[in-house]
Amino acid sequence: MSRKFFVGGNWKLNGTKKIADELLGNLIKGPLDPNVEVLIGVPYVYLDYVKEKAPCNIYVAAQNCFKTEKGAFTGEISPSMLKDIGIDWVILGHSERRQIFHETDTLIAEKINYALESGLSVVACIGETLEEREAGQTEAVVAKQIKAIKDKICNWENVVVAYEPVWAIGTGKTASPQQAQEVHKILRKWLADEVNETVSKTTRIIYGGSVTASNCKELAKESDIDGFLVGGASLKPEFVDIVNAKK
Ligand code: G2H
Repeated sequence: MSRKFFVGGNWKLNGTKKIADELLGNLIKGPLDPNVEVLIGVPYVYLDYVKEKAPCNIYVAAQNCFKTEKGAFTGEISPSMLKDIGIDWVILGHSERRQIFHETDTLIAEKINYALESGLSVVACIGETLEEREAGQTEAVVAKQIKAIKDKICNWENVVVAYEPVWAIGTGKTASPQQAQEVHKILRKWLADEVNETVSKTTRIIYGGSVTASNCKELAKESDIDGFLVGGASLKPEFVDIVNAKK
């Protein structure tokens, strides 16, 4: 079963309307490999603006959302609000949400479940810290994170899993293709053992952590790496080259 390559750009807390125009302009100029699904994760306030301007071959995603439709949750945004402005994707569980905003495995899994139930597709992020890797806990940590998700959801069709080792995020240290492949393979086996063979074979597992135009091609050759979640380099023209990593 083939899995369509998937490349997401996570703008994080960056951008203005002018920058959004430039980044969209680069993507529109492309040319983008038509065999790749492309997503951009945009700050809330620019979602509507970017969605209006983005061509339909580029998915526009929020970088977070809450686990309920409405209520007294100051500062939060719901999946139904995203749907209301035509947004179909959300990135959840990014390590910056986990570390800076203290989001737990359980909260993230609840958000993922609610987002899926609300009709959104989800890029679900997991990954170990440097301390955990050095303590030999990588496999246990990612298994715990993905199990928390599995315990809450019943359908993986609209989930893309992003493996993002925290030590490689924004640090310029990329996992080597072998290091990334090793964890992706573990995750795929975990899905086969704990969910089912079909989910294991069809779920995209993408890599994130200092992906650039110069390291993407080697990473893309690995059999269990189905794409990328890109931060810093998604704010540069080289994002087009990363989308085209398989070409
Ligand atoms: C990981 C990644 C995007 P960067 O956070 O999700 O960011 O490519 O800057 O390491």
